[in-house]
Amino acid sequence: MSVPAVHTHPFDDQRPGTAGLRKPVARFQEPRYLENFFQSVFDSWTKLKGSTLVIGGDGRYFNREAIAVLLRMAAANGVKKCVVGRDGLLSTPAASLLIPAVQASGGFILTASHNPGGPDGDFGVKFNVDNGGQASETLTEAIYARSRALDRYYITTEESRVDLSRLGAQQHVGMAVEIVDPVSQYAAVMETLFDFARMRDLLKNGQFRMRFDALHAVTGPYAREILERRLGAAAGSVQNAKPLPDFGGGHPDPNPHDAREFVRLFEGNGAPDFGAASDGDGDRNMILGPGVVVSPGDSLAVLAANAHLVPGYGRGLAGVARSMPTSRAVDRVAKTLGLPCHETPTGWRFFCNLLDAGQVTLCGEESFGTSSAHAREKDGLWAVLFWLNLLAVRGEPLPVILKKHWAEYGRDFFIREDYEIPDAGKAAEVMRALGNSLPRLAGSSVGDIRIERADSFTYTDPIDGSVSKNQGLRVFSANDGRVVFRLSGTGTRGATLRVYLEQHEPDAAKHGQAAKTALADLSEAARRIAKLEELTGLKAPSQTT
Ligand code: VG1
Ligand code: CO
Repeated sequence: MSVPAVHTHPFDDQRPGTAGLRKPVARFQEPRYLENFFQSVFDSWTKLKGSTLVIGGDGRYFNREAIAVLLRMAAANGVKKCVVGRDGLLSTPAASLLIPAVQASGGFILTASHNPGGPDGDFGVKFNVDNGGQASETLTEAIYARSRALDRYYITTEESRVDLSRLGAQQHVGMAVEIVDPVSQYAAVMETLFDFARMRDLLKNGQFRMRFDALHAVTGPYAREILERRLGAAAGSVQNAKPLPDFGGGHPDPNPHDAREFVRLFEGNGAPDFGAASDGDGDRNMILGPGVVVSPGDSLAVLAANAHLVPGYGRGLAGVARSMPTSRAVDRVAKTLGLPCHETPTGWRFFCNLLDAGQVTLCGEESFGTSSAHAREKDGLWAVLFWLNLLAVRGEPLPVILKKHWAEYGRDFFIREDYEIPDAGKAAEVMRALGNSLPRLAGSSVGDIRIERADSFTYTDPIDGSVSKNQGLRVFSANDGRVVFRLSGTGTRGATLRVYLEQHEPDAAKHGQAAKTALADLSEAARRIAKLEELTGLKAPSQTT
């Protein structure tokens, strides 16, 4: 049946951003809200008619309700077949791999990623296209435009009776529905990339101890199957493995702040040899060793420098890429190895053109995201397996590998400071004022820091020539330090100013200090440059990761 879509514009204040639609659950529960968004996608990506659609989510509150609506709308919009993860589960990377594997024309991933879940938390919907990657800028613009003009949506009169817990073939009003194990195809791909025998050897007899925290989000079943069952990590190595609708009340974000209890396990004597955690939808990763959390920029650099040790990358890398605010540690590795190195705006979709063109093999973001050409999304467990594989081959403790890396390339101290600014208008004002002051900054000094140059980052895609402006403000110091300012695009309340601080340190004698100590002066300078206290009253970051 066709239902008039009397207006609730799904996007309202949110432009379709880096990761689809993300809003408080209550917003999604408003009548016709979800329907209008789904219909805008069906109308804009017409390939879905007569073909296959992949569906899965991170298991958060409203996942099942959303899938029931989606199945009814898919059938009414002429989709031939839906492939759905059992219990409505699919991690973002698993969905990204499954879409091309089943020759689907696209997939809906129901997640608000690392945002908290539950009735008072957030929900979200991402749409990925047939290569498994996120909708392009052009498509998201088209979906947005369609959502403004929509006057009807299609849905079957019959409710969905599909049993999400039963594997195999079912149907809904003539549309085929197949419920698949969410893990098996993903795990099979991992087996082609990594040396499972070698990792099994490392983990056998429990001499090498690892811990993985799924934070009660989607990676639990994946980690149990791959780390415990296939690789033989001791039972219980994977903790918080059961996906819960509210993630157990926590914030499913693998960073030293939100996962601080987990990080504490790695302090002091008796720490496990290796640790990792992932986020709500499984695309992020945090890597830990005894007494150390590996900064995401370092992680990318170490993976690039050691890629030849891992079967899937043994033939070398085509190139590497990092998002602009990510530390420049990988640039140094790329220079030594003679590899092309790309700097893209924040958001995984900017890597996809480079990956499709075969120009890069590894990519990473400072927000605990890393992946490779095997997928078109970042992939949390993939990064964990990569580290485990190289630990098995190198046979050295993780902190030693890191120290040797720094000794060779220098250390890039890095932290991100987030300032929560409740009034989004104020936040915009900070950025505007800062933007206007850029031309005056070059050549000036703030405290002991001499500023060499400052600019607003513009990216020109080398493949399709598209230009993305205003992707963050950069301030470079004379001694190889950098501060980047940008506004978060994934929050659902107020605004978050992200301040990324980075300092290169060639002197190994200084590598042992804490990043926070090494970056204290730069942090102070950043506050002064942005006139943060004057404009917002904020004296210190709300959160540091
Ligand atoms: C954040 C991260 C960014 C990441 C995005 C989506 O965006 O900084 O690097 O690509 O989240 O990640 P922002 O605009 O809030 O800084 V995920 O795991 O939430 O899909
Ligand atoms: Co995520």
